[in-house]
This record gives sequence, C-alpha cells and structure tokens, in this order.
Amino acid sequence: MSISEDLKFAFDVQGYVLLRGALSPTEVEEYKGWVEQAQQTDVSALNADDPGRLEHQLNRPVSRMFDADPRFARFLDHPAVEPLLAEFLGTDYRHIDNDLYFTYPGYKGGGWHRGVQAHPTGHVIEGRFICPMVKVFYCLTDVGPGEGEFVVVPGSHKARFEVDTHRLDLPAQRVFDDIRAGDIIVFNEALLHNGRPNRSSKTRQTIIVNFGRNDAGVWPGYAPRRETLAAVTPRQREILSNAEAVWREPELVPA
Ligand SMILES: O=C(O)CCC(=O)C(=O)O
Repeated sequence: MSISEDLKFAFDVQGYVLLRGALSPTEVEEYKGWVEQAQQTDVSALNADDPGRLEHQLNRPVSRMFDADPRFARFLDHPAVEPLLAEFLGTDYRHIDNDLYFTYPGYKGGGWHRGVQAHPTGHVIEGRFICPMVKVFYCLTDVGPGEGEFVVVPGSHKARFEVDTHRLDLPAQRVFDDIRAGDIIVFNEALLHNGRPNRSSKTRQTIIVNFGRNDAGVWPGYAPRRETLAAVTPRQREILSNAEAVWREPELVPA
C-alpha cells in the first residue's frame, strides 16, 4: 500500500510526520494493559544469558520489550506505520532497537542528538527516500507543556550549518507539547531531537521502535532471542531478522 503525496512531501521537508489519533482509544487501552504487565519485568533475568547487554540498554523501564512480551512485536508492522516505513526504508525494512520508554517526573532532559548524519538531500535521491534510520514513537499518554515533551528541529536532517546544541532550546524547534494518547510520530533519525525536562507529576509513556533499511544491523544489546522469533508472525520475524549482527552507519550517497 502506498502513502499519499502530501505525506511524502511533509516527511521530506520536515523530516517527521505526526499521525494524529492513529491508534484508537480501544487500542491504547489494550496496549496500556501490556505496558502494565511489562513494567513488572525483571530486567536482570531477561538479560541473564548476557548481562553485558545491559550497559547498552536504557531500561526505563524495559528495553528489548519484544523479548519481554512478544505481543509488542505488533509495533514492527502496525498498519498505521508499515506503509510509511516501506516508503522511507524499502518494503524489506529491518528492526534496529526497541524500548518501552518512560519519561518520569523529575527527568532533567536529555541532550540533542541524531542517530545518523544529516544529508543535503534529506535522504532523497532521484525521487526516492534512502533514509538509513527512521524511528517511530507510539504515544500512549497525553503530553502537554512541561511534561517531558519530545522535541525535534524540523528540516535539520538536511542542515548545512552547525548549531550549538549545549542548550535546552534550539532555533526552529518543534516541541511536541500537544500530544494525545494514540498519536504516532515518525521521524528521520537524522533530525536533531531530544527529550525535555519533565516538571510535572505525570510519566510520559512511549513505545519506541527504531528501523533501518534491509542491510541495517541491530543496535548492540538489542538482538532478539530465538524464542521471540518463534513466537511472532512470519512478517515480524522477517523484520527482526537482520543480516548484519551490529548496526553500522552506511556510507552516504553523494548529493
Ligand atoms: O523521547 C525522548 O525523551 C527522547 C528519545 C530519544 O531521544 C530517542 O529515542 O532517540
């Protein structure tokens, strides 16, 4: 299934799209039930076969959520995002890493970063997207001002100038302080992005899944276990089956 020309235009110029209400309230309720259970995961036990993995993982509260509960594999090919990922990465896209990610009250904020380099074309060559990395945020809670919002600098995936990133606010930023549970944010990982301080008493809950092209490797510490591969659908297994063991940023095509 292909995506609209408007959506392609928006993703090209902004480097992100916000899919409003892409998850129904019933769906959000169902996923929150899964999250409630996943929070009980003993992360040390989950990684007991290779405790060294833990140093690469966030575990706020659970990294490798597919291994904690294979039902989360639904976020690998959710119908609201699969056509977008196919357009931006190719139909044979692969998983890179995944987190059930909480931004707790008192969180001081992160640091501005990108997962891959910016490119003057915005990762479009001859009318086709060639993004090396695209991340999906499934938002499970409403997020308002001061509630640990996610923030991006739209268009920074094609930035030609450096900017001082050692500060909270950057020019031209888009703060996602108008999020409703059920919204989905899909963004090019070459965008400058960050998580803002959470000065509220609410926890922002996000299901984060990071994707790459067919030759993408897994982020260290995130390789799925064999039992998970056996438990998911053939399509999800394909997305979880990386040819490369470890993520390496691909050479950028000359502009
Ligand atoms: O949502 C956040 O607070 C930041 C997450 C982030 O920076 C990332 O996933 O790369």
